[in-house]
Amino acid sequence: MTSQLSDQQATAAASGAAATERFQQKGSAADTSPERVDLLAGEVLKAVHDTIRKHEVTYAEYDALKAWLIQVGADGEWPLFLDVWVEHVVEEVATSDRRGSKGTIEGPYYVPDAPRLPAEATLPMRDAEPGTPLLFQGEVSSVAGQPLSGAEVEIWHADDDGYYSQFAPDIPEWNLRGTVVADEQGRFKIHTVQPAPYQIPTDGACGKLISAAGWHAWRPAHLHLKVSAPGHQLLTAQLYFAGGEHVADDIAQAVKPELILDPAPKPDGSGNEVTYDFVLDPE
Ligand code: MBD
Ligand code: FE
Repeated sequence: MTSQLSDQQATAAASGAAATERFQQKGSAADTSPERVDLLAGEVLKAVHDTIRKHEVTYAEYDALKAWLIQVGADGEWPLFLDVWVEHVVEEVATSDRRGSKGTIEGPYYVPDAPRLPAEATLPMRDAEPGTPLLFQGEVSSVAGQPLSGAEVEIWHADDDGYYSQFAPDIPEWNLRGTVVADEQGRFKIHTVQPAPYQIPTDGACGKLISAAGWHAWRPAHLHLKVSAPGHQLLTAQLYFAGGEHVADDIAQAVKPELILDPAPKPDGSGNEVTYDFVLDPE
């Protein structure tokens, strides 16, 4: 996956191909009955038909849609398209009965099996990795208030240029990705750098939709997390930065008020620090 990208530019097609490959490896466990497929596919198609009638969609518009859909696949942008414009509602439905921490979408750039790191750790990063140093620390507990010893905090995020390792060229494989194993008290201390806002690739099909519709292509700067512990539901979350650009107008509509960090300068002047605790629901 990385070698395939190493001699290419950070194009939509290259990052899209990596995201498509990753998603296809994940496979699908869904065993959906014909009745449910009939119901869901039927309703989605009816919504399309209704829109065509309501707005008197022309053949020229239909042909443009067809060409665009073909291009989404050619650019490998189905993971990006779905995670930006659809996943937030799937997440909302899937987690509506949770009592613990709020989560949000996973997005297209998760890679499992990041290097395992101790409870206090620095994420893999390059010498002089650009960006303001950030100490991100906290505790993982159950909804009953029990610390979850040995909980795992998987974290991944973009660099200061908005690029993710394994989805852009010339970045070390596990840069800014790690699996931090919390201590006996469920505590973790992660040293990293603050990511930059993320711009959806503008040179591919998703970028074409964005410019054709007059939208913007930005997500606010964010940390991605998967927090887990035996006997508890996996929490997939993102954390944002108070006052950051696009916190109020995320193109992926994945910001929730509970997910906003407000880091403060460290007393020794070496960057920022913030504490954020995770509460996991029982299985
Ligand atoms: C991202 O980094 C992301 O998190 C989502 C949801 C979509 C596109 C890029
Ligand atoms: Fe992201």
